[in-house]
Amino acid sequence: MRQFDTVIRNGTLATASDVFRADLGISQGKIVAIGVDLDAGVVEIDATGKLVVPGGVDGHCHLEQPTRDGSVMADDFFTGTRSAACGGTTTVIPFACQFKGQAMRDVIADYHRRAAGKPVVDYAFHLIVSDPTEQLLGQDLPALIRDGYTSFKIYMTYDDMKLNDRQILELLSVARRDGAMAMIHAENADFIGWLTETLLAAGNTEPRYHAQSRPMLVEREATHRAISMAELADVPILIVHVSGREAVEQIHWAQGQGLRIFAETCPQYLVLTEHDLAGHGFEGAKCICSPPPRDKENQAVIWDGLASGIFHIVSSDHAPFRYADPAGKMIRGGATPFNWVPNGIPGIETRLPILFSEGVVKGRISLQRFVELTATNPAKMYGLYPRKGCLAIGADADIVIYDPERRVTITNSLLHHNVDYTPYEGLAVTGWPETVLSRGTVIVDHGDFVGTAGHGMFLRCDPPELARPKPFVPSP
Ligand code: DUC
Ligand code: ZN
Ligand code: ZN
Repeated sequence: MRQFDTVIRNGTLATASDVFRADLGISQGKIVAIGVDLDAGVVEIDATGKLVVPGGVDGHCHLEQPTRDGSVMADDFFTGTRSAACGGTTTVIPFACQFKGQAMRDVIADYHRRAAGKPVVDYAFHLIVSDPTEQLLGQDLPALIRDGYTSFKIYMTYDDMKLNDRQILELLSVARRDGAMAMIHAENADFIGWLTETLLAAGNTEPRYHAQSRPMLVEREATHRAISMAELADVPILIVHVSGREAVEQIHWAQGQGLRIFAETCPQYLVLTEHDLAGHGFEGAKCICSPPPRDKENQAVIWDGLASGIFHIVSSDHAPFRYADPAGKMIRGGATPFNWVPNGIPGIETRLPILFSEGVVKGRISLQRFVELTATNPAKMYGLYPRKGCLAIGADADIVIYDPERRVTITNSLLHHNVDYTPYEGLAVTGWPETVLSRGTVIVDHGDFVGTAGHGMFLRCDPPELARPKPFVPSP
């Protein structure tokens, strides 16, 4: 008789393609059996009435990322990954961000030092390229891609990050040649700069004006330009944090032309609106992120795109700035002008519960699509599949036992990040991760965090198949 390290018994397994009743056997951190009436495990977990899904892969989050304005991210690689784990995410891909003048190798070394001994779940790094010198394009970036850093983000806005079109094209050429996934933040910097100055000159400084400084057309124009550059360079790209209809239309059009344009959205564009920026006093700053949340109609368009396949992944864009903190949203006091408020909201723990409740429970997306958007596709997008993102023999035993019926009203004290608020305070959801395993080790047990700092391993990513210029055709 074969004995497993762990057997998860009687659950309903859900993958990106199927939902079925089975037991799941784990040995040495890997899934080694899926079947009925499996032999005993040293550890037996009863999943009767529960869903068993692949651990979430959060393909876009920011942890302990230094900034240039004096703000400080509140989550390090321990608190951020603890929060991820408690929300059912077992792989995170934060960014290693280059500032102008920095060598990318030094940046990577710095982030590895920051992470050392802290992550409780496995992690990889995307690069952010803000200084595409000849040395970076010709030597450093190709070498880093070979070393397992196979995705990088390009900013079209933010003064200290933005690249011009020529620089973006140079980077896309590297992505094409060396097989990396280019992620693009698509907002027009000059439009934003002009609108911001106009608003400030009229004395409009409150958080709600953040949304007026970045209307949809700012995103639409940049999305179209990013698509055009990808077409010119003949390379797939991912448009990140898509917020509404006008950007979705551009992406849908491009996909219809046969261009390999992938799209990401985030929970904030599904449940928040620009009205949340107009909260009491300065409270709206809690929801300042870029692009900003839009309105109900735009939310509906994003939901349609999730259901129809226009979108490929749902990420958190967790950017953890505290609210009542001079290193956070109140960097210039309790009336910080909107253009100084650090951009970003926390959401690494609430990503799965919000998408499950608003999406699956409300009938907007299937359970399989939920798994695909939150785990399978992000693993494919970044060269981690099939080690991550699936329930299959040989995959890492990163597994969430999900209680589909538990009702939770989200409140900050429930969460495990180091931020002093959640933008989802008071949101009632159905379904919550109950028990979470990372490589076979229980790290969340019936809602209690039991993981350890340093358990998380650094992952080198393969060149993602999705980043190939032409679809892969198997030879006969
Ligand atoms: N927008 C970004 O581009 N990054 C971090 C957070 C945000 O709102
Ligand atoms: Zn961005
Ligand atoms: Zn981001």
